[in-house]
Amino acid sequence: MNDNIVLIGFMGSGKTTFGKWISRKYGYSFCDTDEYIEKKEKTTINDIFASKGEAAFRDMETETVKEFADSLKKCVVSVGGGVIASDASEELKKFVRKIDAPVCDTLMGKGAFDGSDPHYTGMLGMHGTKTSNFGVSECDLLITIGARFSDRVTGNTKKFAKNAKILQFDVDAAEINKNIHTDASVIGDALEILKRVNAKLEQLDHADWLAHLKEYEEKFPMKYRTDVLNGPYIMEKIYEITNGDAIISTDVGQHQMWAAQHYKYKKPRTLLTSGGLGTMGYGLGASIGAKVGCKDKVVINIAGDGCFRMNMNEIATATRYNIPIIEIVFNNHVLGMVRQWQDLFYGKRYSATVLDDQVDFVKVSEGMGAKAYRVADIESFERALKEAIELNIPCVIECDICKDDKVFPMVAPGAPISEAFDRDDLNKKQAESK
Ligand SMILES: Cc1ncc(C[n+]2csc(CCOP(=O)(O)OP(=O)(O)O)c2C)c(N)n1
Ligand SMILES: [Mg+2]
Repeated sequence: MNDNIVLIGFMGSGKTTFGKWISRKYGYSFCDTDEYIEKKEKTTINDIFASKGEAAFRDMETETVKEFADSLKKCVVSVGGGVIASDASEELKKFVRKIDAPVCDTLMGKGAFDGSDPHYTGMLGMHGTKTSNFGVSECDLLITIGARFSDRVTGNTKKFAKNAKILQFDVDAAEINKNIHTDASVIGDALEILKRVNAKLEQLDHADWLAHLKEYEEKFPMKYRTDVLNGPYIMEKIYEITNGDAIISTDVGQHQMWAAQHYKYKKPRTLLTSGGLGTMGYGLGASIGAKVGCKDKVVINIAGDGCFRMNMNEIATATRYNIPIIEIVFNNHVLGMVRQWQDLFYGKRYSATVLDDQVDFVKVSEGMGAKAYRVADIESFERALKEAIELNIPCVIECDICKDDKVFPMVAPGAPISEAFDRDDLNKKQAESK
């Protein structure tokens, strides 16, 4: 009998039955939520997770993963920043190859799994792809690794992954059953868990399920206009020109979401962003730090005009120490993300989001010693970016874009992620209501 299990959490009435069944089958002790919370109060995470490599979980927990994976046919893996923090990307890749499942990620998980891999279906949640959102809504097994089920990912929690058994791997026991009730969980370092799971897992084949999601991908591509300068187009160009090998940092707003959606992060730690903290002004300082740490990389901060106002004086830091970062300001002349909500959900009542002031970003940047460009079409942008990379000095590229551009797809706040909509859906709805 395996009685040395430290913890595995099962929650909810129906799911408790399922948990007991699994525990009987494998002969390990079952710990329901109340019992778990009681134990947790007496035990710190350090007691449970004494040292890396000697994790609290035991091999039979990896059997649970195997049991789930073997019996369920429509699996989705979703990954968050925890995979990056534990340097588990290589092990994750092996896991995905073995389990043969599609992979989506959160904002903080970008780069944990290669964004150019055919198994990758894009970001999950409020501004995720329809493929990922529909995939998670339809799947029968969701394996979430190093992510906290934030409201930006889950949408309506009652309807989140409602057809799925949910399996969560996380280092922090407090994350289990916090926002979403999981069917089973393994507490520990993601790298260690994945190593153990990979050792047990046999090669699976989910070709039909992957083909189903490919159909979604073809039906719902991430569209953007190529006749005018816009955020998605700029991000695609940056990806092309830098060969996807740059370090990108961002501020907070629409530009941040376009940076997440339209640049493929192939390696961990290639996107620096403030995530749930939502820190406008974070990106410029982060890019300066990244460039100091990685001198051979092209480092680009994607800023909004509102965010640039927060700490544009840091350009002077970059020039003083000759730290050749490239600051790209998506200037839509508005606090775009807030305005998008006012537009879509608050009857176009634009309160305090139209900036309309007379600051000349090019002059300000030049005044601080940087090379600066203002561009309004894609060809000028390409030229400016190539020159900025070549010059290898602090540069600012101000991109003039339309104030009405939106981040799509979108899940309305409080709606289920299965109701993600885009510009086409919106147009259709508006035409029907006329
Ligand atoms: C310090 C701070 N204030 C307010 C917010 C709320 N907020 C989130 S996005 C945003 C708009 C950002 O505007 P901008 O930098 O122009 O980016 P855009 O959305 O237009 O791309 C605001 C005000 C925040 N996240 N942080
Ligand atoms: Mg703006």
